[in-house]
Amino acid sequence: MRTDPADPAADSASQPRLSAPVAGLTGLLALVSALAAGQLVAAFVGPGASPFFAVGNAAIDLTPGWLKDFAVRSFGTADKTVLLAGMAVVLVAVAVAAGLVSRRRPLPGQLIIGFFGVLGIAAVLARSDLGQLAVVAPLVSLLAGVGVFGLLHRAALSRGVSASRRAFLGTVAAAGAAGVAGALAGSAKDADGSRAGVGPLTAARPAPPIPADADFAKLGTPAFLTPNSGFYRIDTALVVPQVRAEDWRLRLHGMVDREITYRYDDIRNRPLVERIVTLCCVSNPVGGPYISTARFLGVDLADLLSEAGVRPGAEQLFSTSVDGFTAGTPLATVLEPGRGAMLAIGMNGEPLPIKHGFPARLVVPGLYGYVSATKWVTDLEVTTWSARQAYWLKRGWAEQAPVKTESRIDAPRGTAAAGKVRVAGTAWAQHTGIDRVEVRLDDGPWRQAVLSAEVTVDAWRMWWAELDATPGAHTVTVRATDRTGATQTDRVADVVPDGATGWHTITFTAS
Ligand SMILES: Nc1nc2c(c(=O)[nH]1)N[C@H]1C(S)=C(S)[C@@H](COP(=O)(O)O)O[C@H]1N2
Ligand SMILES: [Mo]
Repeated sequence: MRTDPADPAADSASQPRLSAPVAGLTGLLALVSALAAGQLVAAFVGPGASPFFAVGNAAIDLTPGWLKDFAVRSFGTADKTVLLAGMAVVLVAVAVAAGLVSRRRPLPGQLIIGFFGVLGIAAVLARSDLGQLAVVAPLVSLLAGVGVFGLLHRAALSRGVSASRRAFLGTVAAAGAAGVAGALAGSAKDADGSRAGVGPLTAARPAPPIPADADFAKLGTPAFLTPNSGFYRIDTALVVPQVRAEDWRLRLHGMVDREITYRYDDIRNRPLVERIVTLCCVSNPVGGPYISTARFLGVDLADLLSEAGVRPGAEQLFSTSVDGFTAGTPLATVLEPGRGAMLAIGMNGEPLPIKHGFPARLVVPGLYGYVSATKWVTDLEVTTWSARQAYWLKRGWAEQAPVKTESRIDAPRGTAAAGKVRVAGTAWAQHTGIDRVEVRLDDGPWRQAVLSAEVTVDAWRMWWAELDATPGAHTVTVRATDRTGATQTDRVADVVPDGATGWHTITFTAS
């Protein structure tokens, strides 16, 4: 039977084409090659140059505030894993689709892969913290993706089954080798070794010892000091920045008489002060977990600033992290005598953990982290509010963000034996101090709780109380009063723009 040459379908049917599985596999292998090549080059020019992570970071920075809120609320610190997994699923689907639309000619698939390569280039270029060399990583990634797609396509189409199988297996081996080499080269440059080599950091002025009655952990409160492994973590970084102490520089500049650049040893060789500080995230909902306490070791920011000489008219200390995050801290707070604002290099007797900002971060008692606690800090600019707008300020969060007086119930959880029920938890009013905590069972009277020893006004305070509970379901409510005499408001406010308020309540069943 003759087919009509004017019928395009009939015409193309005579051309050789890949089977659907082979076409999909071609797309998939091109993707894997592209990602592996990008990782390999990124291991040398900096982990942030990886096109995969750069696109993820761009997605985070472009995410509208409400969606980010939702992600943090739904997935907590796992939000990044969810994002990366989602990206991987999308990429695999697109790669397979790129293969399927290219069963005759490689061009359509190559255009799709090339488009994603361009996205990677754009994402890397958009990062202010990477050198120009960084663009090599997504560029090599793009060329690898498009090139491998073309080669595999040709091999599968024109050569025998065994030749194309060899080409496919060769690609898998090469991409695997590139990935492994990238991981090895990356780890040789990473910060773990540097941190391990820092050696002991000693405090000229150590924090006071923690008294035994600083917490009621046996009754269910958190431990007074949070172990580093359990300290909450909040940041926008997809890959934890890896900065070696040897490479770290802190530039202090802007409205100052003398610009100064500090190295790690410049800081560690100064007399170090250790302070106990409770850090809290503005995104912590009432009763939430984003609050922890540690012994931070470092130097006074006020000392560094006085060495540089702050000029009149300056309003904020604008800090920048190696990953591009920025925070704006009121200079008046940083310079306030007795505030204890610090550049920290140690945490609970160790060099700062990498996740918590190694080699150095800021800690300002009494302010939410997003306006004060820049991790992996590399730049301090003394400036005005109008000159620079920090990361979360641009996204609708407040410029001034002192921590609000709050309290939380940690026990009981769910059930308790009827009769005398011990209720326990924590309360905080950083830099002001907690004077009183009261609890209430159902609609009963407020009862004063027993407070733990006050270690410092900059840290949380634990409490417990005994309540009489009949068998059945009950509600417990808590409220704290700070040292100014102000009782925590019961008005419910969302975390945006400057921190949640309201009384924490829990329910439990007594039996
Ligand atoms: N580089 C960098 N530093 C950052 C952030 C960030 O996203 N990037 N987040 C800030 C916020 S919102 C908080 S609450 C604290 C949390 O510090 P932690 O992770 O050590 O608990 O870090 C602050 N420092
Ligand atoms: Mo935060």
